Amino acid sequence: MELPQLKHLYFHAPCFDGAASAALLLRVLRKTGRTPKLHPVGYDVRPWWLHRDLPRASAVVDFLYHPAAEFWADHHLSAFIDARHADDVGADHTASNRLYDPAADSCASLLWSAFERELPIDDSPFQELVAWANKIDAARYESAEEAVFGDAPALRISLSLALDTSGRASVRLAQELGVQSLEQICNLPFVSSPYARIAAMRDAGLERFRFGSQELGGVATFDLSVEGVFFSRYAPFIVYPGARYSLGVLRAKAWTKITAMRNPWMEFQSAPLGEIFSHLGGGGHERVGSAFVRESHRAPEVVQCAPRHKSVHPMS
Ligand SMILES: [Mn+2]
Repeated sequence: MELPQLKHLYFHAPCFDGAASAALLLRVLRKTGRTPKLHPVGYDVRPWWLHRDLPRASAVVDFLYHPAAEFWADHHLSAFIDARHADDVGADHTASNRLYDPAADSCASLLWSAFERELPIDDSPFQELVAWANKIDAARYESAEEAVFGDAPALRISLSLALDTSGRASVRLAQELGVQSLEQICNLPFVSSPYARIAAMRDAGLERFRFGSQELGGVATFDLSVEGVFFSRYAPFIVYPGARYSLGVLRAKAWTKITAMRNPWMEFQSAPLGEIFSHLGGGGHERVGSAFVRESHRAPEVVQCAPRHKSVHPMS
């Protein structure tokens, strides 16, 4: 693939797949002697993303489409803020500088298949990286225990990013991935120190969840404050492994949200959670949904509003 001269690289942060995608593109560009400036971006920029000019020679990976990007790759269903832009992406996406496949588990895997021939075929650091990006981004965890407590290097790195509000750790990660091994990276202080803090916050979050939750007719329901703790959205299925759904209220100082998830380790057709939550002003996808709400909501009200959709009814 012919890549344009790229000077700026925007990538989704904080996100393991975003950093892995940036690392892959960086590796390909470095081979031609180019090292673009890295710019971490989060979905908080969504309202003005299309209204801002990208600098000339910009690439965007694992993030919203921008028509001025000279190279773009993404796999999110919600990649196009303006639906008309979907036409910019040709049918033969591998031949252009627009890579889009909403069926891809990760953006890193999309880039890997496009660039595989340009990277040495035995480049196992990148193969391993892509496999982990797929697992993490598509939440293909073996069990709730692995999702919450998994301590493989990639999972520790991914969890450590939850504290990266400035984007600095994400930039460093994009520079190190594929250069050092995942094992080496997770022992560097920029990962190990936030990881230790967030692992403690996660354990505290699970304890708080145990006391602020109950199972009602196959649904793990909860109403809890997340101030000072980290709440893993998979935690409900550790405490209630037989629950078909989780559904509850999370409260922080600045916001209150209702969130729901279908148990990923049980086989059944999920209620369309994202669609249900879009009626509450939120969104998501089929298996997970959330919406910010007024503080006055209480968990029981939330549970009562859900069973109106037959398929999410706890007894169905
Ligand atoms: Mn991704």
